[in-house]
Order: sequence, then structure tokens, then C-alpha cells
Amino acid sequence: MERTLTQKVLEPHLVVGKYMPGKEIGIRIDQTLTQDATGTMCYLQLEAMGIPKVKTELSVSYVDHNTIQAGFENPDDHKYLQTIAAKYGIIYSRAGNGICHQVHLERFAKPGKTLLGSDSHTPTAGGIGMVAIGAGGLDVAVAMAGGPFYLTCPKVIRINLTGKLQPWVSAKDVILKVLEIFGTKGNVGCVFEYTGDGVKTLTVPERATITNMGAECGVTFSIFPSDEVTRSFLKAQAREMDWIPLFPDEGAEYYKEVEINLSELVPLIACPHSPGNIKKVEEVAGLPVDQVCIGSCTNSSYRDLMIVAEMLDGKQCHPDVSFVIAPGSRQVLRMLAENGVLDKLIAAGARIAECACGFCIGNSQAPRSNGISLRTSNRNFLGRCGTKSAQVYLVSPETAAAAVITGKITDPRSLDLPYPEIKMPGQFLIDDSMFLPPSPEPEKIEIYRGPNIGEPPVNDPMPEKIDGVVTIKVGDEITTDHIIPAGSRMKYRSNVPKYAEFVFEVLDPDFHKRAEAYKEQGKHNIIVGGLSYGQGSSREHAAICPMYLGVKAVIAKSFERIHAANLVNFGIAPLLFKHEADYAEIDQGDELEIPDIRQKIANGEDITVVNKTKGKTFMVTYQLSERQKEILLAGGTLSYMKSKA
Ligand code: MIC
Ligand code: SF4
Repeated sequence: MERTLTQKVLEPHLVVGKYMPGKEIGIRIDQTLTQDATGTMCYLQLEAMGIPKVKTELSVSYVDHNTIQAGFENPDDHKYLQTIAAKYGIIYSRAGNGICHQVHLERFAKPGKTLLGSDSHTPTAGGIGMVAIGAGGLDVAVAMAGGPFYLTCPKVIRINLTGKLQPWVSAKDVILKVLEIFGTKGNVGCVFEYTGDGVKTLTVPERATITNMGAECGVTFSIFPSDEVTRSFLKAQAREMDWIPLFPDEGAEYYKEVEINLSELVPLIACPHSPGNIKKVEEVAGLPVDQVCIGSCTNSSYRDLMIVAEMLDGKQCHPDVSFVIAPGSRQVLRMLAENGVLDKLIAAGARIAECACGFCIGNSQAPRSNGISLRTSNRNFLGRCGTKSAQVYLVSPETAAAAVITGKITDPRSLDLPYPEIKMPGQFLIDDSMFLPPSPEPEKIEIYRGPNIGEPPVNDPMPEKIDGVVTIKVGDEITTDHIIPAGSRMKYRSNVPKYAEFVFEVLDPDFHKRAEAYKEQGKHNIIVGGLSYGQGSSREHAAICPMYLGVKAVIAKSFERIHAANLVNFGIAPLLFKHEADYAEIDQGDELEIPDIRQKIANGEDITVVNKTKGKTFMVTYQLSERQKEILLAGGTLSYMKSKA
């Protein structure tokens, strides 16, 4: 039978189950990546698993998120990660080497292989023909320990690209178009497979911009074929031996198909506060801009920064605009330094930031109060940039550079500029000196632990019944940035009791006090949510911190994939309203009882919830595999693994 590209990569990696869309499968993971903000918890959990060395073909630990060192916490975490990597057979990518996804694409990603990363934008590597999936740190730890990664065998959506991008329109506009078509919810369990004649007109970094932001649609991963373009990219990275050809079979069947004619695309923009809020740039043109930030794992490649530099050559940044550039990798930065282009950017007034996530995660470069910020990154959720009253718009590097010149949102096509054709280099500058290989004498490595690093918390088994209170009721599309903020709070990633003080900070700063008070009274905490609860990042702290505060269940209309898996991993029940209308009947502060929850889940039965405050009952259900049920009842993956051992 004719197979999709997805099937061709997944099938040889199957270790549990059969390739049947909709069913749970377990796959072998060839490579893993972690970043520092999710990595500390991930490696603490790996330590708890008691294996001496990782079992993957390749595991890399990147330091790119918490690189601001305004206290001891982050540098302590870096040292912990460095020593753990040396001991466990992991490559350590030092702070300054670049953003994990950009660097991984350059130096390690391989067509046909599987990659699991503790970051939701891991699918960036799908641009090179990899099955690359984001997950919680615990799932990545299990994969490093040699265990399978479990996922729902995906429904494959074909996105057929025809035509060719016109000048001033780029890969970011393609993925913004995809977001316009598919939105940010309702795509759980699907993947995007890109096909068609248009594919060969896109370079690998452009493809990676597209696969990167598939995460915003909620698909498990996005994948491009591996063709001659892939081969020349790998050759230019001195890795031609990593190339294999990979295409879907002619006539393969897809769950859904859409066509995008690249020739017809125009510059697009995601308006506040969702990456799915898409308009044409020309519709919002003229809005004055306070800040332009270029970088992030979406748009910080050599090509992206070259085109910006050429557009700004000999020009000056508008006086009302603060202009920031964070190159994606040290490779990119060194190449721009070597070819003199960096000077064009500095001359134009760019504030050159570290090769790191930086502004994208809101740990620096917060806009002014009510400020308008134009960014090439992938998320514009409320408050993520560090200023709650700011308005963040997401655009291509071309549209960002146009605003640097004019001081307002500008369709780059409307500028009277010659279009700079950027050629991919025949040879990238290769300098792997910021990767530290694992130690040849791991037994001699002592693991460094600063005072900020605590034990990974473990949950109790699921009780017979939940006797609780609705500690918070939230609406649709609540992201993990709402649940637990990043930015300046992120330095507490290794200190769960402290970090838990910020749960729901952006929506309700008193949440943690209420939750602690109920917990002290012996009550369980319950969160009620709407559609697509847990969008966005893979941060398992959005489960760990609520767990620490005594949350036992989240009842929502629907969940996003990674967050639902994280809830189960930490023993919190992700329950679904059987009838969505019941959501309206519940209020914050209502006392809820969920009798026999253990038994009902064990038997696979729907569950009756008693709203004691309202004197009513309603039904909830769940989507859990047999394996997940066992994990949930045990109180999470660590407890489950201990009970198995
Ligand atoms: C993000 O972009 O939200 C992050 C920060 O990279 C997260 C990971 C984290 O919270 O550490 C992600 O995308 O998974
Ligand atoms: Fe870093 Fe931003 Fe990419 Fe997350 S989305 S990995 S914070 S650059």
C-alpha cells in the first residue's frame, strides 16, 4: 500500500502497537534534546530512574532559555546541566551557542530519524525530514532511559504547496496562512505533511520556520520531504553523509488535504493575543510601533538576518523604535561577523542580543506599558513578553525590517526597495567548539547542585474519591503561559515550591493562596477550563506546580496534547465535560465531589460529578489509554515506574 512520509518514518520506529491512526503507539526515539528551562527537571527525573548512561543514538542538552544571570539560580542550573551531561553521555551545548532548535537543525537533525525534545518547538527539525516531537521533560527522560515514547498514531493532513513565493513574502507568511486555515485549536492528534512542487522552492531553514509554528496549531509534528535541497543544506553543514531521500508514495491517502499556492500569498500578521489571529499586513498598516524584535527559533537563520541586513543597509532605525536582534546561533552570528553584515545591522541601530531565546520568552526586552511590539517569534500570548498591557504582533523578518525603517506596521512590498536575493551559502561556518562532549570517565564526575535545585516532587496515588473545590474557572484557549508564566519567573524552574507561587499569575495572582488554604483544609483543588486547555509550551511545570498546590483534576471542554500528557505524568486527572453546556453551570468556589474516581477510571466508565454547592450532578469522561490509566491511578509516571520496578 502507498504510504505517507509520516508512515514511512514512524513504522520502522514502532515498538508498541500497530500503525493505525487514532490508536496509541509507542515509538523508539533516536535523538533527544532538552533546553535548560525544562532540562533541570528532566535530568532530575532521569537521575531518579537510576540508569548509568543514556541509551539514545544522540542526546543534546542546550542552554538557551535562562541565560540572563541576574542571580545565582540560572548559572547554578547551567553547572548542574553541564555535570549531568558529562556523566550521562549527553552532549552539552553551552550558553552562547544558540537556540536549541536552530542549532539542532544545523548540526544534528537527520532525515528519517525520530527526535523527542522537552520543548514544544522541537518539530522545527521536521524541516529536514525528521519526525520531531515536543513533550514534557519526563517523557524525554524516559526516552533517554531507552523507553518508548507514546503518542496517538496521527491523522496525516497533506498541505500541498504549489507556485513560488513572490518577493517580500516568506516562509513565515506560509505558516501564518496555515494558522489562518487551521487555527490554534481542534488539531490535536494530527500532523502536517508538506508536499507538492512548491516544496523545492523552499530552503531547509525556510521549511523549518514552517514546521516550527505547526506547534501553534497543536499538531503533533510537521514534516517535509528530504530532497536535493535537503542534501545541499546538509552538504553545506559538512554532513552530506546524514542525507537520505525521503518522499511520500504517489497516491498515498491522507486524512485531509489542502492546497496553498505560494505565488498568491501576501505578507500576513498575527495580531494580539493569539498566533491564530491572522490578518493581512496591509489591513493593519500604519499602526505606530515601539519595538521590533527579530530572532527566536522561528526566524533567526542566516537567510533571515541577511535579508534584514540588506533591507537596512545604509538606513537608520526609526527614532521611536527599539530594535533588537537575537541571532539564532553562534554559526549565524559568526557568519554575519565574518561577511561584514553584522556591521550593517549595528550601524542601523540594532541592539544585538545573545544567541538565545531572550525576548521571545519575556526574560528581557519587555515593551513599554501599552507598547506595540512587532516580533518574528511564534507566540504573542497575553503577558508573555513581560508587559501585560503590551500588544505583540507576529510577522516575517521582511515585515519586521520594514517597520524598523518606517516606525509603523508596513507591508514590505509598499517600500520602494530593491528586493535582495539571498543565496544560501555553499558552506556554512562550522565551529563545534561550544559543544562539550560527554566525559570519557563518567564515574569521576561529581554532579553539581546549587541551592536552587530541589528534588522532583512525586504525587500520591489517585484517591478513591476527589472531594474538592473549583479553585479557578477559566475560559477557552488557556495557554501554559497563563498557567505558569515564564520570563522573569523562570529562574525558579528547579525550585517547585517557589515557582508554584506564580501559578495563574497573569489571570489571578491570588490563585496559589486559595489553593494552599484549601489544601490545608484537606480539600482537593480542581481547575475548570474551556476549549483547548493547555495550549502552547511543553513546560511540565504547568502540571507540576498545580500538583504541588494540591490540584487533583482539571475539568475542561478539550485539552491540547502535550499538556494533557503532562497532567497524566504528574497524576492530575484530565477530565472532559461530557456535555459542554455543563461548563456554564459551574462557578469558581463550587464544592465538587467525584465519588469512586479510581474505580471508574480503572473500569473505563464515565464519571458523575456532584456539585454540592449547586445541588446538581454532571458527567465527565476522559481519553486515556490503558497505560495512562495505570499511570494516573499510581499518582504519575515516577510512582508508576517505581511500582513496576
Ligand atoms: C516556549 O516557547 O514557550 C518555551 C519556553 O520554549 C517552552 C518551554 C518552556 O517553557 O521551558 C516550550 O515551547 O515548550
Ligand atoms: Fe526559545 Fe522562543 Fe523558541 Fe521557545 S519559542 S524555544 S522561548 S525561541
